[in-house]
Amino acid sequence: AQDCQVSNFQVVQNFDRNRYAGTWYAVAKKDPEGLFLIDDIVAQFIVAQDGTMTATAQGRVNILNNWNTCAHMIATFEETGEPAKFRMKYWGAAAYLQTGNDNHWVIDTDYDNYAVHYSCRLLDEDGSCLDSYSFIFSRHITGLRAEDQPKVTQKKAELCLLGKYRRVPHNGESGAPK
Ligand code: AZE
Repeated sequence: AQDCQVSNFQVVQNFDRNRYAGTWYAVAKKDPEGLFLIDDIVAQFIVAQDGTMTATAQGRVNILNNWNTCAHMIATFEETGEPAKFRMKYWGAAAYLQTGNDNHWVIDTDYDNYAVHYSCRLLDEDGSCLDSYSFIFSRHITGLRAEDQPKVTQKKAELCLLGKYRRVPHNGESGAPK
């Protein structure tokens, strides 16, 4: 039987935020409940000289029931004692966008090609996750390299989210860098 206990999910060992910094293109995502980024999702991680990590993200969202717009989001990261597990406070550049305080876990990355992100928003009584979202990121806008796909599939399975991801198209419509 598979262990879907969130507290048992493995994250990347010895996470190095300096190597993680820079641009990541979302190539696939598992959506949470409610409003979420749709496509053209690009994140930029920045590490300051004092080591604090921040990020910006852009993506297309649908708000007000049929108005598509580009969301410019900003995030700060708080440490938790485990190097690859953060709390992420985020807000929109515009007030009508979403604000939140989510888990932000880096499940796996080779820093140069792919990354698997995971966030559980709501734990079930049994320790599994009731409401999660997850991004598969690539350094390449063209997607994952063939050799990284098996590793990513393995991680999706470990997160109990196999088959729950959708591809994230990049149409250049969010104004995000290509
Ligand atoms: C993430 C990584 C980098 C920083 C941020 C991220 C998440 C952003 C959202 C945005 C949602 C916006 C909505 C607007 C109406 C994980 C990509 C901020 C979850 C729903």
